[in-house]
Amino acid sequence: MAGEPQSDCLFCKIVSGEVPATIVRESETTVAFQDINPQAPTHVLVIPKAHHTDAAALAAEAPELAADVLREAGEVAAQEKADRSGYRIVFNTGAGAGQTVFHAHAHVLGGRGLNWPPG
Ligand code: DGP
Repeated sequence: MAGEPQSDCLFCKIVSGEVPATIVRESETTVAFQDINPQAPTHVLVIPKAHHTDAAALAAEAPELAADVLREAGEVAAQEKADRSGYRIVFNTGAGAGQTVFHAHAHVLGGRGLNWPPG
């Protein structure tokens, strides 16, 4: 059910502490941690603590929580000083777009030049 922890979800396990992560920021409703395979000097994932499968589901099922994730993404960028030269907030949505973990997450990428369009 939307919002409920899923026993087979990697990011739910990071929320519960069952899987370790380098947490850089936490709020009542969100956690931000270093991506295990960074693609830029700043590469942090911001997730809702509640389980929603992707960004669209999160926005539809829990719009205030989606806003929390976006606000925290901006706070992470400022905390990591990625806001000085510009940064990107990315939600890969669906396997065809590269989503591999089906718990909504924002990638916060910065600290280097970012090309457009992305690959
Ligand atoms: P996506 O491909 O958009 O679903 O992004 C999933 C990201 O999650 C990917 O950039 C790598 C990261 N990731 C996968 N497994 C782990 C993990 O166990 N720990 C951490 N910190 N990040 C992970």
